[in-house]
Amino acid sequence: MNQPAMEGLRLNVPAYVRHNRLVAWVAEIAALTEARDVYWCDGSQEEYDRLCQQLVDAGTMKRLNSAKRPNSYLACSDPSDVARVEDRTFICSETQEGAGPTNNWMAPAEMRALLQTGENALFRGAMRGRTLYVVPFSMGPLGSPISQLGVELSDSAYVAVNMRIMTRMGKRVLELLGEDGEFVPCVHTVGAPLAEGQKDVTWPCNKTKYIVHYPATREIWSYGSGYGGNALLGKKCFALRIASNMGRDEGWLAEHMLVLGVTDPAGKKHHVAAAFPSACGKTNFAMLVPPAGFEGWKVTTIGDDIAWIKPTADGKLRAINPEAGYFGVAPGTNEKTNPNCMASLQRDVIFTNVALTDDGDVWWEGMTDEAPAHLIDWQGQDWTPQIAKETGRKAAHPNARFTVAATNNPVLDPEWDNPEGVVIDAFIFGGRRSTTVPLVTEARDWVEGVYMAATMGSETTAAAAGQQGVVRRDPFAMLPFAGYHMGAYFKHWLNLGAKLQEQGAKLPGIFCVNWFRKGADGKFTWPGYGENMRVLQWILGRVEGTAPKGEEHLFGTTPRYEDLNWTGLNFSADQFKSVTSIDREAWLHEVKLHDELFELLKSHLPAELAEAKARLEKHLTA
Ligand code: SAT
Ligand code: MN
Repeated sequence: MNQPAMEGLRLNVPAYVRHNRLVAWVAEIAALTEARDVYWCDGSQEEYDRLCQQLVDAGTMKRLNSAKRPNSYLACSDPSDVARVEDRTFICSETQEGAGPTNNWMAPAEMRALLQTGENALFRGAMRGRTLYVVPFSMGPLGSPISQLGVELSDSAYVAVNMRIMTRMGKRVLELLGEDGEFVPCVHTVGAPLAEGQKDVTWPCNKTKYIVHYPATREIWSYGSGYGGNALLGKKCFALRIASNMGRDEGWLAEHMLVLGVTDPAGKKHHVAAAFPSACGKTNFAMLVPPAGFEGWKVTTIGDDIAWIKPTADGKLRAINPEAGYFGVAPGTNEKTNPNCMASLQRDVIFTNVALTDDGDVWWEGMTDEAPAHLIDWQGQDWTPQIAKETGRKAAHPNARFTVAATNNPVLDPEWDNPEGVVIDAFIFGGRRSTTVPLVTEARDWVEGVYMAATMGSETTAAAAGQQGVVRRDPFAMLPFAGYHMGAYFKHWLNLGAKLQEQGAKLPGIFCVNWFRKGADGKFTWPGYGENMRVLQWILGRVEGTAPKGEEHLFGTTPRYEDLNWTGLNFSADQFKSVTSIDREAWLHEVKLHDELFELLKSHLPAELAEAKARLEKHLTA
């Protein structure tokens, strides 16, 4: 290590840290970034409270009215730093082919020069004037055979407190690491060094952003953003992009899926994993309240965003939620759309980019039918319903978020922390499509299911920077998260299914859903939310072999009107038709989009999927 750079810098290594390689790495990063000092997070409540107070003193967070929202905070970001930056996200595999055409790529040596080793490398001096927080974390229950450990070095206290909610974080992880345990090194800086005496801004960040993954060495380097998935590196960067590489090498799956438990009135329980793109209702689905007519049914949450799924010797697929908290979208969440989420948010929450009420609470679009008469919006400006009407300005940013511990969730599944995971009975894939894709379709076999998931499309949302509402292919809801070639990822899924089948295992069913079809009036036809239980019940009936399979569809099968349970809901056969009908013209166009995707991925596209497409085309033109 460079001695002069270390002058004045104390590593402050706690006595319980026995991992020399970890300490040497912290020293190396502290020297490179010229951090002012180093702080090792122990994960305690006392530490959390202290760091939150520090963020309040710095103006990054406001403490909310403790009578209304105990132990809760509001952080407002820089207006340029509000979402994941997909065009600044890189998979630096050894070859470009390794990352595939759907990921940004740069040669590892070139990227390292840019970030670490070059004369003007971005990380050089990037933490000047700031504290480097050492954040040790476990993705998954501590000590689970499915879990993985990581250490994030970050110059953001906001990251440290969010990581305490989102992961199992602190001293316990360092103890588990022992003297030479494996961990994924994650380096994060907001990229805003402070000169001597320079006053800090409330949300430091940099216009230049790099979210970088090295799959070969399983490393993550993130520069310039303090927001969500760009900065909380355990989440998308580790639990999806790096973990998908681990899963490929080791024969398991890292997926952008919620996991829920469903218990029927007889007490029989199933588990379902469901993939939807960001901001398409995963948290709502994971906390679903069964509607009228479903008395005695119960839905419980294992996870709301990410699942790690491993085959076990008995031919089953077992899933854990690697996270310990929810980083969910606030706008649109209310007592009707997600009462369990509203209950989770009563206390101990960090809100980011929602609006502040005059009595020190929070508000966002869709929280209540009527907006408060006056608010301070997420950018710190006065906001009234009148101003909104005149200017279209939102009180909360459309990608405003809450960070809250899973243990706040009143319907948290008792198995959520089980190190063995839960057995998956069905997979659901769903995009946001105002046309074309029917309410629910069952794949007739694993290959057809993989085809459906692979060709899934969705309208883009505010979760990622860029244009919204445009349909793009989002295979397995993993387009921004697969850490290697998407064609090889499809093959991995096919291989896993084939292997389980060889063992004589019963594979989980695969279903494709679309809650978002719109009618001629431009409104959603399907009521969604709790009513999705009706579709879920049919899916479980299919898994059990008790529900009628419905009609053969272009591909897969679709239930008939009479195959769903309509007790308690007024939804006519005509309305049902409008959310399930197949428009041949639209599908001809849709298949062209499948073609485009397959053309893009052709160097690794599994033959089985090309064959599945040929079958679909034959049906369509018959
Ligand atoms: O990636 S984030 O964690 O910021 C949110 C998302 O896109 O799901
Ligand atoms: Mn997500």
